[in-house]
Formats: sequence, C-alpha cells, structure tokens
Amino acid sequence: MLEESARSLGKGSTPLGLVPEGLICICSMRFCPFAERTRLVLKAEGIRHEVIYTNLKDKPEWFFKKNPFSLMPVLENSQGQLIYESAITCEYLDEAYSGKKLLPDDPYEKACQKMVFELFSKVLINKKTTFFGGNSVSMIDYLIWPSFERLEAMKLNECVDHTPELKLWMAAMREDPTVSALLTVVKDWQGFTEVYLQPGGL
Ligand SMILES: N[C@@H](CCC(=O)N[C@@H](CS)C(=O)NCC(=O)O)C(=O)O
Repeated sequence: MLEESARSLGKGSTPLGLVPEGLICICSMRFCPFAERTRLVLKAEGIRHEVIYTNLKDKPEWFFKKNPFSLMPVLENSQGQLIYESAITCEYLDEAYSGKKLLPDDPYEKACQKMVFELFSKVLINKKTTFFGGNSVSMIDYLIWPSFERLEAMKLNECVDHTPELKLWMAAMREDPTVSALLTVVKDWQGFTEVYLQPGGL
C-alpha cells in the first residue's frame, strides 16, 4: 500500500509523530533518485508505507535529527528506528520484511550484486543476462534504474546509443510493474529542475 502526503514539509513544520504499528515511513523528496531506489523496493516488496515529502532547500528542523548527514531518503519504523543511505535502506527492507526477496539468499551471489553495484558507481559493466542480477529483476536493477530513468529528461539519451544491451535492459525495466508504477513523466522532471535551479526554488 502506498500512502503519499500531498504537501512537501519545510522549516517550521510540525515534527512527525510516532509511526503507527505495521507501517514504515520514508522521508523523501519527490524527484530524488536515491529515494526512488527505496520506493522501488517498498513497492516491489508490497510493504505498507507512508511517503513524507520534505523540502530540499528549506529542510524542516526535525529532519536534521533523523540523519546526521541530513540527506534523503530516511526510513523510520514504528519502533522509532531510523535507517538512512539509500543502498542500506534497500537492504534493510529486504531483510526486515518477509515479502518477495530481491537480494539472493546465497552469500556469494549477494556479494556479487553488491560488487556490481560498487562497480556501477564507477564504470559501466558488461552483462550477459536480461537484468543485472540474472533473468528476473532483483535489487541491483532497482538500485541502478533511477539514474537511467532520468537520461531522457536530461537530454542524455544518446549515452546509451552505442550500448544496445543497456537499451534492452532499459526497455525490460520499463515493463516491470513496479518500475512502471513509479515512472515520472519527462516534463515533470524538467519542471522540477527549472524550479529547483531558481534561487529560493523548492
Ligand atoms: N548517498 C546518499 C545520497 C542522498 C542524497 O544526496 N539525497 C539528496 C536528495 S536527491 C539530498 O538529500 N540532498 C540534500 C542536501 O544535499 O542537502 C544516499 O544514497 O542516500
């Protein structure tokens, strides 16, 4: 279940209350690629959650207590436990909830996904399967996808012109029900970027 608050909370907003039992809360910014990783995992694993949007340029005072780096996303569960750093939030969700598992059980396979993710942050890799972790979507694909989703909005589509495998992977990702449920239309990205770059914007 996905519950989203319509407003983006900023300085002076009331601190969030306790997260009700059976719910997990994600502090996010609507267009944040890191928070999108976490939201993809929440959605793919069918975890009941609430999304709280926070203003990036005018962060609420209470947000600074949730993450010492004051970056989004931050997860908060009903025990008041806070989890930040997007890749860590994704792994936490995969381990803490008993729904569909996105990380492999086998410790070596799991280590491989983490190594590929580390590599991805630095260089593009050759893959032999439809998805990065095999022939079905897994954690590594959701961690990487938000960067690729933004290529069109940044007018950088030609980056993948000479990498047909990556193009096929992107097409396969768009077909994934979780990815397609969270897709943002290009003009919304562009609208966000325009407002964000203005002094005092968002
Ligand atoms: N390494 C962090 C990066 C998170 C991050 O940079 N989030 C941005 C929003 S997209 C943010 O909170 N920026 C606020 C700031 O820089 O003060 C992660 O993976 O969670």
